[in-house]
Amino acid sequence: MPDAPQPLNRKIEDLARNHLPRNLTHITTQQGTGVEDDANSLKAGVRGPTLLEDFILREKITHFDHERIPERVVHARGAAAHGYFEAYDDLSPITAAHFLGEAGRRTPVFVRFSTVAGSRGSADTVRDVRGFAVKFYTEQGNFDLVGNNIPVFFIQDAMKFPDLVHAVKPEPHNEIPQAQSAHDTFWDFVSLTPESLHMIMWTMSDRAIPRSYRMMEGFGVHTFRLVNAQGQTTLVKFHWKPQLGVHGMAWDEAQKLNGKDPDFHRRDLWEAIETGQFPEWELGLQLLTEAEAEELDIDVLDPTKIIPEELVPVTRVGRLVLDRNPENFFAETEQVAFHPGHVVPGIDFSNDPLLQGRLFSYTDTQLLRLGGPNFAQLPINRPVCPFHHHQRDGLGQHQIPLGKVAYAPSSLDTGAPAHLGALPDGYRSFPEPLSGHKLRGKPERFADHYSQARLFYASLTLPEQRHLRDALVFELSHVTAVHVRERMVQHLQRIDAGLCNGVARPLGLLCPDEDCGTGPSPASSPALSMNQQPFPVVGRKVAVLAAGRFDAALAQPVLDALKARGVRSVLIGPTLGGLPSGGAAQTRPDFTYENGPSLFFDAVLVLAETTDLDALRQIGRAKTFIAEAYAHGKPIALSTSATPLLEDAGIPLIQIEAQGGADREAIHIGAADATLADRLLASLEWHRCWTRAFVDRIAI
Ligand code: HDE
Repeated sequence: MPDAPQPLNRKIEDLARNHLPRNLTHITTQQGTGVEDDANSLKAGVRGPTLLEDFILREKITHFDHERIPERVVHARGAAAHGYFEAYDDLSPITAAHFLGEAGRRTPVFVRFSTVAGSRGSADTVRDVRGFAVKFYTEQGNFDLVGNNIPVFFIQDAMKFPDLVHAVKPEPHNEIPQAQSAHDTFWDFVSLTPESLHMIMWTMSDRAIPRSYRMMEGFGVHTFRLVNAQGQTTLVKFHWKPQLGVHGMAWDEAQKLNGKDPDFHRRDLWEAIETGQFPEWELGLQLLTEAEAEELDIDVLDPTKIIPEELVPVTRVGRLVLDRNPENFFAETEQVAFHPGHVVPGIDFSNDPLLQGRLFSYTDTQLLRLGGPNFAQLPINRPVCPFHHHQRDGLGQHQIPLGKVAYAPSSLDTGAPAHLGALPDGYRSFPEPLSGHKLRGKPERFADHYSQARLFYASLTLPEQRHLRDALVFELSHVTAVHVRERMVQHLQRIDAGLCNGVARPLGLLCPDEDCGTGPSPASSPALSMNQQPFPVVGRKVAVLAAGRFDAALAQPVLDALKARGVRSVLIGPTLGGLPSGGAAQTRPDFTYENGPSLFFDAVLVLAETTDLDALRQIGRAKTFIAEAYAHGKPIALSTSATPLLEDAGIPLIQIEAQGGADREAIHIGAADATLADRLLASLEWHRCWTRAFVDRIAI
């Protein structure tokens, strides 16, 4: 059940200092002068020219002209929320980080999810990596865990990042395509950059088309360091484990949603929080010593590799709860500035060359995007703990530093901040011993680009593998350069012969014969599959189809059973006009078949007794609704007399029964009671039925 509403946290209180009071009944200029008429410019006669002296018009238009700031060069489209992190235990034996130092300690957070390639106005459900950036407002300063929903990255060195991004962004001559990787330049780059292949397995999997931000894992990607107060260090990989499980959608569904509701993910996040179904994750740590790291097949500095959870388990150390939507998108979600270099004592970096480059990039890009060196003063970015330094002036200075001393050491002002080196809480970098020749190059162990791609593919269920193959076929069929397609097929051969064949054939290519695999394939890592176990269904939406009438009282037992598990039923009717509901009562549909397609919902319910089945069978879009839901693997529940709708939708019930039963296909038929709801819920816990047999026969 949803948590109780949370009291204001320190960051929310801090932001409130900047709320613009809404207590004036009239408009003023920026200077506070009252405006008599905000709709008509000052003219020489009502039909005459506008006068240059109209300072009110000038101010209004000038400000409007400057409303936009540059969007993020990557991760431009995002959605964010406030919340808190709560530690489970005292982790001071391994880290001096205060926010992990006591069981039950709560720290305010602001979390921004994003797509990577698309621009600010692009759609949510594109095939892409998702950003998962968390700002912890701790007592020791801000700590940003700027991660993704995929635990590896395309490249091993920051030097290649501009090339990668130029390759995936719209092509420069015609700016086509938007927010898509299915085009020549991306696959040209990938096919010439084998280190990207492991990540490609992830981006072609259903992880890259998440059902919801609430249903994604998060990863810090790089290896970081924890350091305790005694200066002892442990290597760490950060994980976020979602309470609702990891779920994707069908590719056909994702593409259609881009048109039907480009805001699908941000709306889902917003609504979940507004309705008190607070999204939640657990923070997990993979901890290992330097000696243990040396024992691994991979180099922990290589961001294209994971450490399988079966080798180093993920220890859950706290929970993240998002319980408050932002007040203002621009002020918070757009102006927030994350940086992997925002660390607190107890957390330090590794020498991962991708991380090292990131440590430069974020401030640099924010100087441009947020227009000067004072963006840390923006309300969403400022820490909740005291801060004090001698940095001065610059564009956007909003503070008024007092006194005449802006340097250290100083003897003129005893109140001025001094060096904190000796302070126990001062940040002290881990004194890692370093030596080496100055050179450009890579460690030898960075060279194996295929083993973990193979491990990933081998760890998926059959439907997941099929989706991945189909995604590759889709992407590569959009590549016009045949030699690029061929090069990709050669890489796939080194990952898995079945995968290679499955992709090559639809592209009209042949799989190369020779098997040039790079060593024994690790068996499998079950944690890499998304379809491992049932998960809570809180926040799912079930579409209830109706036409002609809707008898809410008859539907009640089923709807109550769904509601009891946090599932929302949404009524779909032919119009938004009320449907007769017995006696004088009417029930208003939430959506029509026109504006509320199956794409918006997780499951479908038809209770023939509650509605006019004949009228429903006349609605073409109701048939499409069911056919589409079926093709997208969504659970369907029907009261027994509603079964003709399945045949209308082209779903061969008799053959399905003959193949092992409808329930196995997440089609539930029975009396309109709580048992029917329970069967539907049991399927919803598994999210989708990806094994349906007759999907290809359905016309959608
Ligand atoms: Fe980023 N990345 N990145 N990145 N990144 C940015 O910073 C960069 C990388 C990630 O919601 C930019 O403020 C380089 C990995 C997220 O505001 C920029 C490299 C991971 C966000 C930048 C990487 C990320 C960004 C653009 C390779 C997962 C959005 C705007 C060396 C661990 C944060 C900005 C938000 C944003 C640079 C690779 C995550 C340009 C140079 C790996 C979640 O600075």
